[in-house]
Amino acid sequence: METSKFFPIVETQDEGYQKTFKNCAELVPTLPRSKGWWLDELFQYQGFWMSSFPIRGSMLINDHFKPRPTDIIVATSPKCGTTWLRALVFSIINRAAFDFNDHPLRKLNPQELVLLFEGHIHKDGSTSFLDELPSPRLLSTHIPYSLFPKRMTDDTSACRFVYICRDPKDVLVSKWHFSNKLRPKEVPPLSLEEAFDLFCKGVSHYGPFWDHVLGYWKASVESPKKVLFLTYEDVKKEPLGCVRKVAEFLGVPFSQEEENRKTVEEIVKLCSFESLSNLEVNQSVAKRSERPVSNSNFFRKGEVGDWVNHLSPEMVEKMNQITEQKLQGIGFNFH
Ligand code: PAP
Repeated sequence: METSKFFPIVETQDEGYQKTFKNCAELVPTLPRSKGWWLDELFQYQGFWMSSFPIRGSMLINDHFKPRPTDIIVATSPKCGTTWLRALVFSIINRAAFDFNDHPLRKLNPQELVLLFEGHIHKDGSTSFLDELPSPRLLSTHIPYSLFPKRMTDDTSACRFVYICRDPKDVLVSKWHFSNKLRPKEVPPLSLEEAFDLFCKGVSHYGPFWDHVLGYWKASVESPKKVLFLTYEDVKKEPLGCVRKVAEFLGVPFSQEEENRKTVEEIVKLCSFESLSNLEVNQSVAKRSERPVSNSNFFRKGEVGDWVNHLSPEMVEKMNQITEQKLQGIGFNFH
Protein backbone atom coordinates (compact mmCIF):
# COMPACT_ATOMS: atom_id res chain seq x y z
CA MET A 1 0.00 0.00 0.00
CA GLU A 2 1.57 3.26 -1.15
CA THR A 3 0.35 6.28 0.79
CA SER A 4 3.51 8.41 1.05
CA LYS A 5 2.82 10.04 -2.33
CA PHE A 6 -0.02 11.94 -0.64
CA PHE A 7 2.33 13.58 1.85
CA PRO A 8 5.34 15.37 0.37
CA ILE A 9 7.44 17.11 2.99
CA VAL A 10 8.19 20.82 2.59
CA GLU A 11 9.93 22.57 5.42
CA THR A 12 11.09 25.96 4.21
CA GLN A 13 9.34 29.13 5.36
CA ASP A 14 8.60 31.33 2.38
CA GLU A 15 7.95 35.02 1.87
CA GLY A 16 4.39 34.56 0.64
CA TYR A 17 3.44 32.87 3.87
CA GLN A 18 5.01 35.59 5.97
CA LYS A 19 3.32 38.48 4.13
CA THR A 20 -0.19 37.03 4.26
CA PHE A 21 0.35 35.89 7.81
CA LYS A 22 1.20 39.47 8.78
CA ASN A 23 -1.86 40.87 6.97
CA CYS A 24 -4.04 38.34 8.74
CA ALA A 25 -2.51 39.07 12.13
CA GLU A 26 -3.33 42.76 11.60
CA LEU A 27 -6.85 42.11 10.34
CA VAL A 28 -8.18 39.57 12.85
CA PRO A 29 -8.14 41.82 15.95
CA THR A 30 -10.25 44.40 14.04
CA LEU A 31 -13.07 41.92 13.22
CA PRO A 32 -16.33 41.48 15.17
CA ARG A 33 -15.87 38.58 17.56
CA SER A 34 -17.93 36.12 19.56
CA LYS A 35 -17.23 33.31 21.95
CA GLY A 36 -16.69 29.98 20.29
CA TRP A 37 -18.08 26.54 20.98
CA TRP A 38 -15.01 25.25 22.73
CA LEU A 39 -12.17 27.56 23.68
CA ASP A 40 -11.55 29.30 20.39
CA GLU A 41 -13.01 32.70 19.57
CA LEU A 42 -14.97 33.17 16.37
CA PHE A 43 -14.49 36.23 14.16
CA GLN A 44 -16.86 37.53 11.51
CA TYR A 45 -14.91 37.52 8.28
CA GLN A 46 -16.61 38.39 4.96
CA GLY A 47 -19.99 37.50 6.45
CA PHE A 48 -18.97 34.19 8.05
CA TRP A 49 -17.97 33.25 11.59
CA MET A 50 -14.60 31.57 11.62
CA SER A 51 -11.70 31.06 13.98
CA SER A 52 -8.44 32.78 13.11
CA PHE A 53 -6.86 29.63 11.67
CA PRO A 54 -9.21 29.20 8.67
CA ILE A 55 -9.32 32.98 8.14
CA ARG A 56 -5.58 32.82 7.61
CA GLY A 57 -6.05 29.72 5.45
CA SER A 58 -8.62 31.48 3.32
CA MET A 59 -6.36 34.53 2.88
CA LEU A 60 -3.46 32.31 1.90
CA ILE A 61 -5.60 30.48 -0.66
CA ASN A 62 -6.65 33.81 -2.15
CA ASP A 63 -3.10 35.16 -2.24
CA HIS A 64 -1.15 32.11 -3.29
CA PHE A 65 -3.06 29.01 -4.38
CA LYS A 66 -2.47 27.97 -7.98
CA PRO A 67 -5.50 25.97 -9.08
CA ARG A 68 -5.22 23.14 -11.58
CA PRO A 69 -8.11 22.02 -13.81
CA THR A 70 -7.90 18.59 -12.17
CA ASP A 71 -8.36 19.84 -8.59
CA ILE A 72 -11.24 18.30 -6.65
CA ILE A 73 -12.49 20.04 -3.53
CA VAL A 74 -14.72 18.20 -1.08
CA ALA A 75 -16.68 21.01 0.60
CA THR A 76 -18.92 20.92 3.65
CA SER A 77 -20.24 22.94 6.51
CA PRO A 78 -18.87 21.14 9.59
CA LYS A 79 -20.77 18.04 10.78
CA CYS A 80 -22.57 17.56 7.48
CA GLY A 81 -20.70 14.41 6.46
CA THR A 82 -17.16 15.59 5.77
CA THR A 83 -15.57 12.33 6.93
CA TRP A 84 -17.96 10.27 4.82
CA LEU A 85 -17.60 12.38 1.67
CA ARG A 86 -13.81 12.42 2.00
CA ALA A 87 -13.82 8.63 2.14
CA LEU A 88 -16.25 8.26 -0.76
CA VAL A 89 -14.50 10.65 -3.14
CA PHE A 90 -11.06 9.29 -2.24
CA SER A 91 -12.27 5.73 -2.99
CA ILE A 92 -13.95 6.77 -6.23
CA ILE A 93 -10.97 8.53 -7.75
CA ASN A 94 -8.41 6.01 -6.51
CA ARG A 95 -10.46 2.89 -7.20
CA ALA A 96 -8.03 1.47 -9.72
CA ALA A 97 -5.04 1.96 -7.44
CA PHE A 98 -6.07 0.00 -4.36
CA ASP A 99 -7.47 -3.36 -3.40
CA PHE A 100 -10.57 -2.93 -1.21
CA ASN A 101 -9.18 -5.42 1.30
CA ASP A 102 -5.91 -3.55 1.65
CA HIS A 103 -7.18 -0.03 1.21
CA PRO A 104 -5.61 3.14 2.71
CA LEU A 105 -8.96 3.85 4.41
CA ARG A 106 -8.43 0.72 6.50
CA LYS A 107 -5.23 2.21 7.94
CA LEU A 108 -5.77 5.95 7.91
CA ASN A 109 -8.60 8.25 8.97
CA PRO A 110 -10.19 10.05 5.96
CA GLN A 111 -8.77 13.31 7.34
CA GLU A 112 -5.27 11.99 6.80
CA LEU A 113 -5.99 10.93 3.23
CA VAL A 114 -7.89 14.01 2.15
CA LEU A 115 -6.13 17.01 3.61
CA LEU A 116 -7.90 20.09 4.90
CA PHE A 117 -7.27 22.78 2.29
CA GLU A 118 -7.23 25.74 4.67
CA GLY A 119 -5.06 23.77 7.09
CA HIS A 120 -2.42 22.68 4.60
CA ILE A 121 -2.13 25.78 2.44
CA HIS A 122 0.54 26.87 4.91
CA LYS A 123 1.85 23.49 5.96
CA ASP A 124 5.32 23.72 7.48
CA GLY A 125 5.36 27.47 6.93
CA SER A 126 5.25 27.18 3.17
CA THR A 127 2.55 28.01 0.69
CA SER A 128 4.25 25.66 -1.74
CA PHE A 129 3.26 22.47 0.10
CA LEU A 130 0.15 22.00 -2.03
CA ASP A 131 2.14 22.69 -5.21
CA GLU A 132 4.03 19.49 -4.55
CA LEU A 133 0.96 17.26 -4.49
CA PRO A 134 0.41 15.10 -7.57
CA SER A 135 -2.70 15.59 -9.75
CA PRO A 136 -5.53 15.12 -9.30
CA ARG A 137 -5.30 16.93 -5.98
CA LEU A 138 -8.12 16.03 -3.64
CA LEU A 139 -8.64 18.50 -0.83
CA SER A 140 -11.31 19.07 1.76
CA THR A 141 -12.66 22.42 2.93
CA HIS A 142 -15.22 24.10 5.14
CA ILE A 143 -14.61 27.51 3.54
CA PRO A 144 -17.77 29.15 2.12
CA TYR A 145 -17.93 29.28 -1.68
CA SER A 146 -17.89 33.09 -1.85
CA LEU A 147 -14.54 33.21 -0.05
CA PHE A 148 -12.68 31.34 -2.77
CA PRO A 149 -10.81 33.38 -5.39
CA LYS A 150 -12.49 33.95 -8.74
CA ARG A 151 -9.72 31.99 -10.43
CA MET A 152 -11.19 28.92 -8.69
CA THR A 153 -14.88 29.65 -8.95
CA ASP A 154 -15.40 31.27 -12.35
CA ASP A 155 -16.27 29.16 -15.34
CA THR A 156 -12.83 29.41 -16.91
CA SER A 157 -11.37 27.41 -14.04
CA ALA A 158 -12.06 23.71 -14.29
CA CYS A 159 -11.49 22.75 -10.65
CA ARG A 160 -14.54 21.06 -9.19
CA PHE A 161 -16.35 21.13 -5.85
CA VAL A 162 -18.39 18.27 -4.38
CA TYR A 163 -20.54 19.68 -1.58
CA ILE A 164 -22.60 17.87 1.01
CA CYS A 165 -25.04 19.44 3.46
CA ARG A 166 -27.40 18.06 6.08
CA ASP A 167 -30.56 18.91 7.97
CA PRO A 168 -29.44 21.73 10.29
CA LYS A 169 -31.22 20.10 13.26
CA ASP A 170 -28.92 17.07 12.95
CA VAL A 171 -25.94 19.34 12.31
CA LEU A 172 -26.62 21.22 15.53
CA VAL A 173 -26.94 18.02 17.58
CA SER A 174 -23.78 16.56 16.07
CA LYS A 175 -21.87 19.80 16.61
CA TRP A 176 -23.07 20.12 20.18
CA HIS A 177 -21.85 16.62 21.07
CA PHE A 178 -18.56 17.23 19.25
CA SER A 179 -18.00 20.57 21.01
CA ASN A 180 -18.45 19.04 24.42
CA LYS A 181 -15.88 16.38 23.58
CA LEU A 182 -13.45 19.13 22.64
CA ARG A 183 -14.02 21.36 25.64
CA PRO A 184 -11.31 20.99 28.25
CA LYS A 185 -12.42 19.23 31.45
CA GLU A 186 -12.06 22.38 33.54
CA VAL A 187 -14.58 24.26 31.36
CA PRO A 188 -18.27 23.51 32.03
CA PRO A 189 -20.07 21.73 29.18
CA LEU A 190 -21.91 23.83 26.61
CA SER A 191 -25.65 23.44 27.21
CA LEU A 192 -27.85 22.45 24.30
CA GLU A 193 -29.79 25.70 24.80
CA GLU A 194 -26.63 27.79 24.46
CA ALA A 195 -25.55 25.82 21.41
CA PHE A 196 -29.00 26.22 19.85
CA ASP A 197 -28.94 29.94 20.44
CA LEU A 198 -25.47 30.40 18.92
CA PHE A 199 -26.34 28.22 15.92
CA CYS A 200 -29.62 30.02 15.21
CA LYS A 201 -27.83 33.38 15.39
CA GLY A 202 -25.43 32.05 12.77
CA VAL A 203 -22.54 32.01 15.22
CA SER A 204 -21.05 28.62 14.46
CA HIS A 205 -17.86 27.62 12.68
CA TYR A 206 -18.13 28.78 9.04
CA GLY A 207 -21.70 29.88 9.78
CA PRO A 208 -24.34 31.11 9.34
CA PHE A 209 -25.01 27.51 8.34
CA TRP A 210 -27.78 28.51 5.90
CA ASP A 211 -25.59 31.06 4.09
CA HIS A 212 -22.95 28.38 3.63
CA VAL A 213 -25.54 26.06 2.05
CA LEU A 214 -26.96 28.86 -0.09
CA GLY A 215 -23.57 29.77 -1.53
CA TYR A 216 -22.87 26.27 -2.75
CA TRP A 217 -26.48 25.66 -3.83
CA LYS A 218 -26.50 28.76 -6.04
CA ALA A 219 -23.13 27.83 -7.51
CA SER A 220 -24.38 24.31 -8.27
CA VAL A 221 -27.39 25.75 -10.11
CA GLU A 222 -25.33 28.32 -12.01
CA SER A 223 -22.38 26.03 -12.73
CA PRO A 224 -23.54 22.41 -12.52
CA LYS A 225 -20.32 21.18 -14.10
CA LYS A 226 -18.29 22.89 -11.38
CA VAL A 227 -20.30 22.24 -8.23
CA LEU A 228 -22.15 19.05 -7.32
CA PHE A 229 -24.61 19.51 -4.44
CA LEU A 230 -25.50 16.48 -2.31
CA THR A 231 -27.32 15.98 0.96
CA TYR A 232 -26.40 13.58 3.76
CA GLU A 233 -29.99 12.35 3.72
CA ASP A 234 -29.87 11.52 -0.02
CA VAL A 235 -26.57 9.68 0.28
CA LYS A 236 -28.01 7.64 3.17
CA LYS A 237 -31.13 6.84 1.16
CA GLU A 238 -29.48 6.08 -2.15
CA PRO A 239 -25.76 5.54 -1.63
CA LEU A 240 -25.19 3.62 -4.87
CA GLY A 241 -26.91 6.25 -7.01
CA CYS A 242 -24.99 9.05 -5.27
CA VAL A 243 -21.63 7.34 -5.74
CA ARG A 244 -22.37 6.90 -9.46
CA LYS A 245 -23.40 10.56 -9.66
CA VAL A 246 -20.16 11.74 -8.04
CA ALA A 247 -18.08 9.54 -10.38
CA GLU A 248 -19.89 10.92 -13.43
CA PHE A 249 -19.53 14.47 -12.20
CA LEU A 250 -15.79 13.96 -11.75
CA GLY A 251 -15.49 12.55 -15.26
CA VAL A 252 -14.69 9.01 -14.11
CA PRO A 253 -17.97 7.09 -14.54
CA PHE A 254 -18.06 3.39 -13.67
CA SER A 255 -17.52 1.09 -16.63
CA GLN A 256 -19.74 -1.91 -17.28
CA GLU A 257 -16.90 -4.12 -16.13
CA GLU A 258 -16.69 -2.23 -12.83
CA GLU A 259 -20.46 -2.51 -12.44
CA ASN A 260 -20.20 -6.25 -13.03
CA ARG A 261 -17.44 -6.47 -10.41
CA LYS A 262 -19.68 -4.57 -7.96
CA THR A 263 -17.14 -1.77 -7.49
CA VAL A 264 -19.84 0.75 -6.55
CA GLU A 265 -21.15 -1.61 -3.87
CA GLU A 266 -17.59 -2.15 -2.55
CA ILE A 267 -17.07 1.61 -2.23
CA VAL A 268 -20.37 2.13 -0.44
CA LYS A 269 -19.63 -0.74 1.94
CA LEU A 270 -16.08 0.37 2.72
CA CYS A 271 -17.17 3.97 3.41
CA SER A 272 -20.28 3.15 5.42
CA PHE A 273 -20.52 4.34 9.00
CA GLU A 274 -20.50 0.74 10.25
CA SER A 275 -17.35 -0.12 8.35
CA LEU A 276 -15.31 3.04 9.02
CA SER A 277 -16.31 3.47 12.65
CA ASN A 278 -15.30 -0.11 13.48
CA LEU A 279 -11.80 0.17 12.07
CA GLU A 280 -9.06 0.29 14.66
CA VAL A 281 -7.65 3.52 13.24
CA ASN A 282 -11.00 5.26 13.70
CA GLN A 283 -11.53 3.97 17.21
CA SER A 284 -8.35 5.64 18.32
CA VAL A 285 -8.80 8.16 21.14
CA ALA A 286 -5.23 9.47 20.83
CA LYS A 287 -5.02 13.19 20.14
CA ARG A 288 -2.37 14.60 17.85
CA SER A 289 -0.33 17.56 19.00
CA GLU A 290 -1.76 19.93 16.38
CA ARG A 291 -5.43 19.30 17.23
CA PRO A 292 -7.41 18.55 20.38
CA VAL A 293 -9.51 15.92 18.70
CA SER A 294 -9.14 12.19 18.12
CA ASN A 295 -10.20 10.05 15.15
CA SER A 296 -12.99 8.48 17.17
CA ASN A 297 -14.57 11.92 17.73
CA PHE A 298 -15.65 11.98 14.08
CA PHE A 299 -17.91 8.95 14.52
CA ARG A 300 -20.95 9.13 16.78
CA LYS A 301 -24.28 7.75 15.51
CA GLY A 302 -24.17 8.44 11.79
CA GLU A 303 -27.96 8.54 11.52
CA VAL A 304 -30.58 10.75 9.93
CA GLY A 305 -32.99 12.38 12.38
CA ASP A 306 -31.23 11.97 15.73
CA TRP A 307 -32.49 15.49 16.52
CA VAL A 308 -35.80 13.94 17.68
CA ASN A 309 -33.92 12.65 20.72
CA HIS A 310 -32.57 16.06 21.67
CA LEU A 311 -34.60 19.07 20.52
CA SER A 312 -37.79 20.37 22.14
CA PRO A 313 -40.85 21.05 19.92
CA GLU A 314 -40.14 24.80 20.30
CA MET A 315 -36.55 24.37 19.13
CA VAL A 316 -37.70 22.30 16.15
CA GLU A 317 -40.27 24.92 15.19
CA LYS A 318 -37.79 27.78 15.43
CA MET A 319 -35.13 25.95 13.46
CA ASN A 320 -37.60 24.89 10.75
CA GLN A 321 -38.82 28.49 10.49
CA ILE A 322 -35.31 29.85 10.00
CA THR A 323 -34.64 27.19 7.38
CA GLU A 324 -37.89 27.96 5.54
CA GLN A 325 -37.11 31.67 5.53
CA LYS A 326 -33.50 31.38 4.50
CA LEU A 327 -34.07 28.83 1.74
CA GLN A 328 -37.40 30.23 0.53
CA GLY A 329 -37.91 30.05 -3.21
CA ILE A 330 -34.51 28.63 -4.09
CA GLY A 331 -35.77 25.20 -5.15
CA PHE A 332 -34.17 23.25 -2.34
CA ASN A 333 -35.10 22.35 1.22
CA PHE A 334 -34.26 19.67 3.75
CA HIS A 335 -37.52 17.72 3.51
P1 PAP B 1 -16.29 17.44 10.50
O1 PAP B 1 -17.01 18.41 9.65
O2 PAP B 1 -15.92 17.99 11.84
O3 PAP B 1 -15.14 16.78 9.80
P2 PAP B 1 -18.22 15.42 9.85
O4 PAP B 1 -17.50 14.21 9.42
O5 PAP B 1 -18.81 16.30 8.80
O6 PAP B 1 -17.32 16.27 10.84
O7 PAP B 1 -19.45 15.04 10.75
C1 PAP B 1 -19.46 14.04 11.70
C2 PAP B 1 -20.81 13.39 11.57
O8 PAP B 1 -20.80 12.48 10.46
C3 PAP B 1 -21.16 12.56 12.78
O9 PAP B 1 -22.59 12.60 12.83
P3 PAP B 1 -23.43 12.34 14.16
O10 PAP B 1 -22.81 13.17 15.24
O11 PAP B 1 -24.83 12.75 13.84
O12 PAP B 1 -23.32 10.87 14.41
C4 PAP B 1 -20.64 11.21 12.37
O13 PAP B 1 -21.17 10.14 13.12
C5 PAP B 1 -21.07 11.17 10.93
N1 PAP B 1 -20.30 10.21 10.12
C6 PAP B 1 -18.96 9.96 10.16
N2 PAP B 1 -18.66 9.04 9.25
C7 PAP B 1 -19.79 8.67 8.64
C8 PAP B 1 -20.10 7.71 7.61
N3 PAP B 1 -19.17 6.97 7.06
N4 PAP B 1 -21.39 7.63 7.20
C9 PAP B 1 -22.35 8.39 7.77
N5 PAP B 1 -22.13 9.29 8.75
C10 PAP B 1 -20.86 9.43 9.17
